[in-house]
Amino acid sequence: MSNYHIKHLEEYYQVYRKSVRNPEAFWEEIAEEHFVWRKRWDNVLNWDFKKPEIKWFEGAKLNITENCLDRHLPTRGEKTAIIFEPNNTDEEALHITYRQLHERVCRMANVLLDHGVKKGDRVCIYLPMIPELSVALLACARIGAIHSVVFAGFSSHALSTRINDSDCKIVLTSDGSFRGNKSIDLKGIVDKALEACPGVANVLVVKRTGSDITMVPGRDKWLQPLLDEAYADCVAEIMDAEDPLFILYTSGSTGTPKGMVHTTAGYMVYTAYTFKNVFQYKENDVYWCTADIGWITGHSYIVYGPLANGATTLMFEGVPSYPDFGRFWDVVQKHKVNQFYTAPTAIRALAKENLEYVEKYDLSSLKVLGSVGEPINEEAWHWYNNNVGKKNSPIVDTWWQTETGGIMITPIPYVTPTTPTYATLPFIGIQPALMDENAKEIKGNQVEGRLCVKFPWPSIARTIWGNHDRYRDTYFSAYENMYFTGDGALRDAVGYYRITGRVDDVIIVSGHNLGTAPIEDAINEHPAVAESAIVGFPHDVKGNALYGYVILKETGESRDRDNLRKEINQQITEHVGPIAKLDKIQFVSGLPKTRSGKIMRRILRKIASNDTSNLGDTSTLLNPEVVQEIMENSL
Ligand code: 7RM
Repeated sequence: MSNYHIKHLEEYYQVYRKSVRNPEAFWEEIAEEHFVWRKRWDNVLNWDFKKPEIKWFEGAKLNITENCLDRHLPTRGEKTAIIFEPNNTDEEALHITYRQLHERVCRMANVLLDHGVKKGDRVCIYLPMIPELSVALLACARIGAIHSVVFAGFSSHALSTRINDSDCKIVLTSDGSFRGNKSIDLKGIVDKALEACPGVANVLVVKRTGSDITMVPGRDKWLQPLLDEAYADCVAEIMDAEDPLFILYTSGSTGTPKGMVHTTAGYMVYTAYTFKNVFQYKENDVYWCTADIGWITGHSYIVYGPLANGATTLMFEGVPSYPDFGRFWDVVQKHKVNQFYTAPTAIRALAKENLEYVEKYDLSSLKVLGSVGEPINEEAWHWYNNNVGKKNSPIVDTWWQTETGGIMITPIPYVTPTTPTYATLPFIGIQPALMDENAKEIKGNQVEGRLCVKFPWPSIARTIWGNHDRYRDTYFSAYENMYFTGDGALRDAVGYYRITGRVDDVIIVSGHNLGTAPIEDAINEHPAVAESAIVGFPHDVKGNALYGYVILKETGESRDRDNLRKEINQQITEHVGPIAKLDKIQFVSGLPKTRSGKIMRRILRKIASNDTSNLGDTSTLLNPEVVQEIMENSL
């Protein structure tokens, strides 16, 4: 019997030791006993962090949808796979069984085939949180097409960049989306994006809001009639273990977004195994992750991980504040949710509201509470623990990344004793390391450094789409033979890890990773702007908010400042999306720069955070006089 389900702490340590002493034997056993394969692997692991090249289960053949759908049909055909909770409370929730989901996936797969989509082709998915989104991912996987989901809050510019980067020929979208009391014109955003995407031949449109949209003849089609006509079964394409499953873009500290490529077998094995253990999922539990499927959390822990375990996974279309701040708890009560997984930014937003919104509801079904996306501060942790968990549901603070595919450092509920703000222990198979400034590993406890991983795990991203050099430079060049995460962390006296935050220029706002470069590019495109720099500063709900320092051109000097601020934010909304809008914009005459021309963001960060008592070493600045001016006029 393999150690698929860990139930107590001694077992965790035992299995952990086994998984690092002989990772190949360990993962082979898990893979063998808990998944269906069309052909067994020839080789469990082949890796070289120098090239870098990582291959798991090479030679194996499978289709992930047979693992997520077909194999459950004999035993779980009538079990609910997806509960869909709509944005509007007057619309009924949907319960989609495994059998129904299988049929819907097959129909959509056939529609894609009919539109010329073949194995290896990229399909862009720009959809709200409706069942068709999950169905679309699985339909791509069914036929071996590579999905590239773009979060439906991104602007047309961000969308077109992503479509072109991975050369998608087809886009799946909807007429619009419901978010609270607003609706968003998704099709309009797609139309605008496609002006810059000559390679897109077809747009398949889900009807959701019923709003008036324009359909481009020959290019755009309503999806439902095509699904109705399509055959209800579809033979699964047999994939190689290392065939790409999807591309998902993530921001870097510089340059364009990186299309992280995840492959089939390793991703499946690791997301399924972590899902089972990190949420202690038991048959008939109802599991809810509030993330959007546009992020990795949704891919791994709304769709693939839960479905590979035959779980019931809830998809919520709406927002936590609509119709009021009790919505999450209303949904937990209504569907008797057992595992609830959300982000610190949502917890902080709800903690600001009246406690009655939580106390009104029966939350006794809850057994596990999860947190992901950014460090959870102590106050938010206690609020979550006291008011949602009633001190009865362990909190799993799960640290991981788009690049890691699955959860890496986390407590196992009812197994690992938790400490607020600590992600605690490495998950089975994960070998973290902390590195110092001299690129040496820091051993022992009560130490702090840059967080790396020493050994591959099955769901590590294999490359950046179209740019393997960038993949190597970003993740494998800072430290020899290590995957570098971009995060700092400390290890306490008992070996628990606490993530201290990014050590690069990525800023996490409300759980969304934002690179400084694309936002600065957007600002700089404003005709009155000469140059700009943005930094994050602490914000009690969003975690971080954005502070922009902007140098105006001479032509901009006479303009009204408040109007300029509005225009700059409008520019950002169009180029990146509303999530990247600046909370504060300060106009400055210069930016602190080093001799090599790099903006010293450390200083700007301190000023933005009102923490100017010690600015650190400014001796390498080319223009130290500008610091005084910036401090005096700071907002
Ligand atoms: C899953 C996800 C990755 C970055 C990562 C960290 C931060 C995520 C935690 C966290 C502290 C956590 N993927 N991060 N989880 N920081 N504690 N539990 O968020 O690619 O979008 O972001 O998010 O900085 O590097 S992501």
